[in-house]
Amino acid sequence: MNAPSLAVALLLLAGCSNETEGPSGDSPCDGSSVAPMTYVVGLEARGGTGALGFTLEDALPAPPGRGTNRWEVQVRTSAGEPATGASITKLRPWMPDHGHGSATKPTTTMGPEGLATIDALELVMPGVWTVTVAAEHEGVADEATFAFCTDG
Ligand SMILES: [Cu+2]
Repeated sequence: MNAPSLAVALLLLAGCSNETEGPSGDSPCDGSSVAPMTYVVGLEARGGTGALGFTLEDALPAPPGRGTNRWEVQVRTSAGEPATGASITKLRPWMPDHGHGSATKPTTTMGPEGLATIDALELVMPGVWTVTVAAEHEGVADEATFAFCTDG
């Protein structure tokens, strides 16, 4: 086991030092370095070059929460059309405030119209999670990042 994955394993085992029980009403996402998004059907994530678009068409649970999540992400062309034949090249859940990811690797099933079904997206701790999705379509590559707060 290399050093980074050992660090992740220890963090996941120990829980997070930033995980504190505040007075009721406090969010585990207060003071995060990354602002969480407000979930709506069709939410668009930005952050890449704009060569491709990424919209969250469905989420279970909705809004995304702590535990196992299932998402449907539509990859789009720069014109906003479904990117038929696109493939997902990277999928990375990450806690930016804690510097670790998820021990479980999410799976992706690609539909013919560029709709990616993402399963086993494990957001194991309360706090802000980012999920970076990268895709390729007809030789064009781009990525975007969603960010959500998972409450305890
Ligand atoms: Cu954490």
